[in-house]
Amino acid sequence: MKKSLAIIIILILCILAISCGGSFSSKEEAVNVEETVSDEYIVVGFSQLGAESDWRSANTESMKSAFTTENGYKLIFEDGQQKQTNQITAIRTFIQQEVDYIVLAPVTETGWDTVLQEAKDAGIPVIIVDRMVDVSDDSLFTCWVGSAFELEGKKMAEWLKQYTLKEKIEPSDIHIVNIQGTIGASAQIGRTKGLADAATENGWDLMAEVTGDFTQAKGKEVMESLLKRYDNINVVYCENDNEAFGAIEAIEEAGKKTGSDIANGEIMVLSFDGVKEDAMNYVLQDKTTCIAECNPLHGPRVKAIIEALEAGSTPEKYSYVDEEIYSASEVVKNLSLDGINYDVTILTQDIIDQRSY
Ligand code: GZL
Ligand code: ZN
Repeated sequence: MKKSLAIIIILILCILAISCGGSFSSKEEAVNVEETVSDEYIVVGFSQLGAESDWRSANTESMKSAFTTENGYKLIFEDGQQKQTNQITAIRTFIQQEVDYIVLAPVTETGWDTVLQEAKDAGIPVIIVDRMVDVSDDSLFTCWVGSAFELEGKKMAEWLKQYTLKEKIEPSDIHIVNIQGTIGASAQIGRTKGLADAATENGWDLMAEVTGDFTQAKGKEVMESLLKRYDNINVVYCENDNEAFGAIEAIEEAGKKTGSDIANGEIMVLSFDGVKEDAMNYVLQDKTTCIAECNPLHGPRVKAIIEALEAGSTPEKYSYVDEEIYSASEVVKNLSLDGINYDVTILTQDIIDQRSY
């Protein structure tokens, strides 16, 4: 990049950094950026949404270990701290830095059209990971890698249905609350729909849907208030494990016990993600009865997409990751959904030890 242009960029970055509290704390950092936009590496700007959960940390780790200098990449990492405005600023900074690719893990689905148009106008391909963006023109991003969130919810709900049938629990005796994820995030939208549709279909008493924002603290707070509001909750559907940790704390502090034995007063906790260690150990102890896995390892998949693009080929627009469903209970061994069969993985310590995350 021409020296004069580089100097202009540095000045803009410094002004931007000062004006919007951007990520550069000093001029030399901005100079470093100029070095990073060098031709020997593929420069990837990654706007991560935050650090709210174990899943998110595993996702960040997966991206950082894929885009190393040894692998021929320079990764510019920006943590959005759960705010879309921070992510939009990060993307604009990546555009000014003329990165080769932008990777976005969007905090919520809407509000991306303008900044993705700016990236498109700058000729920078955008790859979306994890949650989806809801844009008017899907040419605003090149590829998406993530999960089938509604399927995750449907699998969990089907597991509960099979459990109640096998244990001869009347559907109307299921009094369930949903501690939702960040409202507007694809994972929340899909998991909430999966449960709500099943509750209607099966005649379960879905008493409340309240966001726990995918965090342990909020999950605990929401569970405490739900326990004050209802004295008959026997199933808690948590849209991620960190909310489940908080909910379980609240339930135990209220002198109750979580577990699969609904008939004897235990409160069944269902959850999503399955990032070891805690979450999977909770399943072994039947503190959490069932987890629908959500695979955070998007780094290798995004790297493969970039390599395909670099080689001039056209990767799949949407690629979904495979995900299991785990329980220590042997009551339900498999599920059938829309004609597809899913085995339930009956969890053991060995299985936990063999998992890569
Ligand atoms: C799902 C991801 C969700 C996880 C949460 O792919 O978007 O966000 O389920 C995380 O743990 O916070
Ligand atoms: Zn998933």
